Amino acid sequence: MRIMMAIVFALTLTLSGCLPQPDRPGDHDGAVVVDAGGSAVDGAPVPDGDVPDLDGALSMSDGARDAAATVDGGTLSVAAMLTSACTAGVCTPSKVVAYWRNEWDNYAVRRTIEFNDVSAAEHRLVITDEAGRPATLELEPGVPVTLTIINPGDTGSTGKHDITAPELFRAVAWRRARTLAGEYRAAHFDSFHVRRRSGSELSVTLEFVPMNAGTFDVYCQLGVPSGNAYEAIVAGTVEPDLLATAGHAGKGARTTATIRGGLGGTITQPLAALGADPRRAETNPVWATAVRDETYRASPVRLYEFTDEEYAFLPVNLALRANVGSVIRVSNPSDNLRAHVYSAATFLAESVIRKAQDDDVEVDSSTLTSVQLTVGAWMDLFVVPSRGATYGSYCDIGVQLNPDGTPRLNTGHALRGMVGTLTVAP
Ligand SMILES: [Cu+2]
Repeated sequence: MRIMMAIVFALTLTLSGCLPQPDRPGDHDGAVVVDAGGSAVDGAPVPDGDVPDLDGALSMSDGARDAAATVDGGTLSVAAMLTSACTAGVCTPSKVVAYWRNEWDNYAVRRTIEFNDVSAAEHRLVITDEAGRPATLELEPGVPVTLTIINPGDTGSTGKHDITAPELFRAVAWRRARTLAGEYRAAHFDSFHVRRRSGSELSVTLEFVPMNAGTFDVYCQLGVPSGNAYEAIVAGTVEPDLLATAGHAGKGARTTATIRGGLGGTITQPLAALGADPRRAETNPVWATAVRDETYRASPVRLYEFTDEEYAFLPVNLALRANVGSVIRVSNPSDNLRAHVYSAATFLAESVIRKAQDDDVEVDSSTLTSVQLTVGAWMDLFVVPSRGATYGSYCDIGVQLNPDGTPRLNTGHALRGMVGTLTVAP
């Protein structure tokens, strides 16, 4: 254990010594190690729950390998990204993101969308660049984008709004979505709802690499007929009515995003097995008050630090029931010192995911794999487990990967005790 700790510590020192380390909320706990450990779930789902072979050869995670490559490689380019992430024009989303990850802030194009309610009948999306000048969502393929969505706390906004773009969000390789509470990781997302709080500007920041060419609708779905029929919209069997005047899109809160062509590589996003399940909608009876199970919202899963070297998930096991809407709150207690991750990729892949949310933002994604929480933050997972089974959960910070991509639970925060189970009764 001491040796392993020394390796992790040495890796932290080495990487943080030679890489730019921008100060960002949520990245304060040894950003490189967080990213290295998180790389596997930062795009591609990692099977969890299987205890890895303790005698297996130590394998560096993608993030750590990429860090080394970046330092040696000098200037990054889209052409070099294609070489490292694509074969015969087919690109792996997690490799696309891994190529840019450590120098993201040096290369990312920055755009902001701010909601602006001019009147009850007229809503706008105000798009600006990093200098605050008017801008569009015309995106260069292969180049990272950092897109911040803001709901102002002044009279410019009258309530909650969202950015919905299921087709755009499947044409990009996702790194993550960040909020003050931490980050959400998924293969792809469908919609981000930003609450309004008087006097505070609430926001979510999306980090992705545009890949597949096309022109895509981007809109606020409130009141929009079929506005949240994500899978059917992507399949082309349903069109949201963006012109209906009852909807925010119809009042003007809509735009288009364009990804230019000519990249020479494309990605294919996985279809979530339960992505089209009607229980994703909040109006489904499974979510009725008193029907849904709020046991672990009343008594949240705490990401606990006993000492600097001994952590835990408390409670260790969550007892859930198949086909019951369950709200699981995960909290990082405010007397902790570090950010932590709740990763349960297999459980989430086999559950209907209505949404994940924190104090500011609600996130719709059928492919969520893990969430990272900053100190003092909480997040809720609204899920319907689909079958009786036992699943594993763990904190992936500092966790190394086996050659087959499974996590080595005898490393990182998992080694220090941050592992758990979810037992679903049929
Ligand atoms: Cu942790």
